[in-house]
Amino acid sequence: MPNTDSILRIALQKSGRLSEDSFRLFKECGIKFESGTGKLKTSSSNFPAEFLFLRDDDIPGYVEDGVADIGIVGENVFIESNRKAETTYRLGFSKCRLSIAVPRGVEYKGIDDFQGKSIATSYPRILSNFLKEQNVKADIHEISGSVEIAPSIGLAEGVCDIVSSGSTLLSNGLKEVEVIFRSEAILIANKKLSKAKHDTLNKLLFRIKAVQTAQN
Ligand code: PRT
Ligand code: ZN
Repeated sequence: MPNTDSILRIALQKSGRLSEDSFRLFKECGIKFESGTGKLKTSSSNFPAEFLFLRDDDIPGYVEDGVADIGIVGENVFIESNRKAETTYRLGFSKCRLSIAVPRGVEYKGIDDFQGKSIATSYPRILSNFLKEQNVKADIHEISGSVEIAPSIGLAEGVCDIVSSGSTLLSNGLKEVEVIFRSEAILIANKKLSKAKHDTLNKLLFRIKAVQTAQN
């Protein structure tokens, strides 16, 4: 049995776009655990790790507060959360971008077109930082889902949302006009890990790097 001080509590998305690749990563690292059994917490049988299965939005806060020691989350969600943690490793999967889009029929000349206009988004923090940098004063309408519908119902002139293939924008009659942030899955760690937990994290990172080197 490992010394319990060295057991790393790892927060993963329960089910969603990060889950499959996160689970596969640990499998490829030779770290066994049960997933998909409906349990929200499980231990590895062959590595000093315990897994918590959560909504992705909750992961940055859990890691900041030390409820989890490390977590895997989209960089977009981590930055938007404004939580404090170490960005320990970029994992290279769940790549996407946060983009501004407008109705296809609109002639777009540049970000200044948004002066005095409104943009619907679930990412108000990242968007407002971008607009500030660009000296654009626009209204941000925060909505939690179905952002792409906003222009067609008259809620906003533009949207700012996650884009991957672009087909969701297309099917909602929108076109991408600005990429404001590029994201991928990242491994974040609590800022005050004990020496014992840090040693376990280093072992994990060593394995992750080996897996990634073998794949490239
Ligand atoms: O339930 P939970 O809260 O845990 O999950 P969630 O529904 O909030 O997140 P989830 O599983 O959808 O996404 C998790 C993370 O995956 C995101 O935070 C991103 O970092 C990353 N990711 C990668 C994506 C996409 N690709 C993506 N395409 N997240 C969302 N989308 C959505 C996007 O919002 C849009 O509605 O897919 C649509 C666009 O896709 P395309 O391919 O049509 O452009
Ligand atoms: Zn979420």
